[in-house]
Amino acid sequence: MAEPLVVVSNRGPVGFRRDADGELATVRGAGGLVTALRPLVDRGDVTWVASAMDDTERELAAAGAREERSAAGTLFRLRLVAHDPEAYRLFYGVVANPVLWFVQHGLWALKDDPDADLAAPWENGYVAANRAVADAAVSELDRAPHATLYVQDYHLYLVPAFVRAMRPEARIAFFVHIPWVGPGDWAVLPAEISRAIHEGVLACDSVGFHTERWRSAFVASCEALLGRGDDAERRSHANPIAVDTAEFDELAASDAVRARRAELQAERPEILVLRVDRTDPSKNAVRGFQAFGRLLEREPALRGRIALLALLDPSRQEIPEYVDYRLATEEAAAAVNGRFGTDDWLPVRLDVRDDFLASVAAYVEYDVLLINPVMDGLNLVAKEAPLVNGRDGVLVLSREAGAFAELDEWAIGVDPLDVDGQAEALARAITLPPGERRARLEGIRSRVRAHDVDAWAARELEELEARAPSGA
Ligand code: ADQ
Repeated sequence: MAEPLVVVSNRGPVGFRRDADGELATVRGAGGLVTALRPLVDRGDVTWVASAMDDTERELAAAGAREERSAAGTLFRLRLVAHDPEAYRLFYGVVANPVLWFVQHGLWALKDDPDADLAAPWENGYVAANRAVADAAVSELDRAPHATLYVQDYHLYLVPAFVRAMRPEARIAFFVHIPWVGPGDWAVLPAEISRAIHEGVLACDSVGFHTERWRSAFVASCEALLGRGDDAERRSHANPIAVDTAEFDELAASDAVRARRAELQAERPEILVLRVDRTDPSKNAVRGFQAFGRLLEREPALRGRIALLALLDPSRQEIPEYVDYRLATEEAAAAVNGRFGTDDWLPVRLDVRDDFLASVAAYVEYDVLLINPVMDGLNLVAKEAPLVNGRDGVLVLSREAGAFAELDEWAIGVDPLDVDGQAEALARAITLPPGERRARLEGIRSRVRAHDVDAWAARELEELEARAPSGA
């Protein structure tokens, strides 16, 4: 990317921790957004503005912007924004997750306290944090006045409007990584909050979504809430995010992943069904485990020969709904194991820990990949895992994941609330003829390689070019 870019996201491309000796160590930033956007830093002149997540990062934020190096060796500037810890808790743990996340994933029914008053957390948390990030973004734009500001996701919906008020000429793009929902779904929130969110995003020149479906919902909700459907139509586009294919090829061939594959092979059953997610209610692990139980019920011949390996990265455990869901996940796995397990066969192997390389090793080894989210903006695992799989593995994919729009031709589609349907899909995946398995896997790979992260980033810039005033 030749022109300077200021990327703004809640979580940075790297995280920082102090090890036991107090030495500063960097860690791979977790989650899909960071995985997808990290390659941007290798495209040139990039500044990244992100929130400080904890005391270590707040301390670093106080020392000013830092120069960091990407895994590929490119230098970039990292500006961490320190928030007051209580404001950050309200912003992240009360408003962004779970309120906005639940609204945008059809999960409102799971809210512990759907009628809780949002006015104070909104003002003192979400608005305050967005304002602090916008102030930092503006000071970075002032260093590089021709830079494009590229704001990310549901944490930062208000940033574009705050920046626009301070720098009317700024070139601002936005990418929404999660589903967008229609006006009826937004109606669970106070109208002034929904309106502020929509106005915030519409202050951009260009807004990207993973699918046409989410983009159309955005146009519909802008029309219903603000009467600005035409404006939303003009500014928005669908451009599904992509995978850094070279990174996954290299990872799969690395010694660390080979070592983990050897461990997995020593214990693997004949047929390995895999899921890799965060422990997030939207990812729907509980129904996935129930479906696997139904499969064992209806196909006794599979017992002892198959296992479901669930590698779940613990997520948002400071939020009660997420703790409840992790516990429900553990109970659902135990229920299947209690019913079908024997002394020498464990049907569901649930591993709740943060081990990215183990996930990549399992990507190579699966026979069936089960991805059944209730709703998902895209789902990167659906693209990453087939890329490196070595066993002609079959993808069973929720029709409610954005990735389904791209991969439906080669995946077996499932409805995420239909447990029996998922059991049937698993049975079908296991019995597909070898030639068909291979053809489906090759189809996914060709698509993922053709629309890679470079193609995705180029399209984002083209869309902005087409819409933003050029003389910023
Ligand atoms: P997520 O909800 O986090 O992303 P997903 O797209 O599946 O979901 O991405 C998960 C990412 O985490 C994958 O890239 C995977 O490689 C990575 N990962 C797995 N285990 C890990 C670990 N232990 N540590 C670090 N990373 C790990 C959100 C949206 C999605 C959307 C993405 C990108 O919810 O719908 O696809 O952003 O836009």
